[in-house]
Amino acid sequence: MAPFRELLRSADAPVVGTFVKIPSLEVAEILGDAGFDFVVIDTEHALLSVRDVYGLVVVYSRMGVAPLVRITDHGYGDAQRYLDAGAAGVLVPHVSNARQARETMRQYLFPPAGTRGMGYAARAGRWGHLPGGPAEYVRAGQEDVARIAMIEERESVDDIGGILAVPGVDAVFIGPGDLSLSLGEPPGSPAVHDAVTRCIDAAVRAGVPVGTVVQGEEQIRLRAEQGCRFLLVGNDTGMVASAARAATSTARSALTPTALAPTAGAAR
Ligand code: 3PY
Ligand code: MG
Repeated sequence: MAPFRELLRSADAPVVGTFVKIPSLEVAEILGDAGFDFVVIDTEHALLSVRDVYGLVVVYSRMGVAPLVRITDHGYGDAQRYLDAGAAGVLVPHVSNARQARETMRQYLFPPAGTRGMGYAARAGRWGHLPGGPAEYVRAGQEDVARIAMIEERESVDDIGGILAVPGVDAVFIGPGDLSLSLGEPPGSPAVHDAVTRCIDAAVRAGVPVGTVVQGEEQIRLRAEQGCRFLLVGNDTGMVASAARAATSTARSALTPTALAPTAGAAR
């Protein structure tokens, strides 16, 4: 399987993924079989332990679905562990400006570009037996891992050019939900839509792969035509919730008194 970062540039069409919030091997297999190209295992908004993330990274990567991890904050410790577990990349939430992007991404680059630590004996180094040895572990960490800055604040939209120019920002992902809060505009409003479009345009001009959250065919086509290279549809909890609600709603509407023919027993 080509590294996710390479897919961002070489795939014929934008790659499609979803957020993962449920620490379950069963759900992981179901989503893998459903045909997603990548997943974002979400430690910002879901109560996943490092061990949960580890299990999900292993299963998804074994299924050929690129596992990205959205980290909780701008720190080093857990991100290093996810990368050493073999995550295809990290999404860093709330990168507000170029200075923050520089300081954060440096932690996920090996020296001399940054300060990431050597963990060759970990899973990403095939437990110390990676063909190509430690040099290949470091090369893959620099060149294959995707360090993705999330653009989800007014300040980051204003500094988008600066963020896109930071070494180690391998892609950007625009979060319309937080952008709506930061702009003080309703979700889905023209102001939020236009801010997302401005960021996509800037990323396309800078040659940096860009992705965002999409809903429905029209929006998927629009963002793809604008130049997005990765698109995120929904999340596992939302899919379970919708299916559960559809099932109960079908059952309830079939059981309303008007829908039920009186039975012989009820008539007696
Ligand atoms: C946002 O929209 O704020 C995100 O983080 C992605 O869903
Ligand atoms: Mg967000």
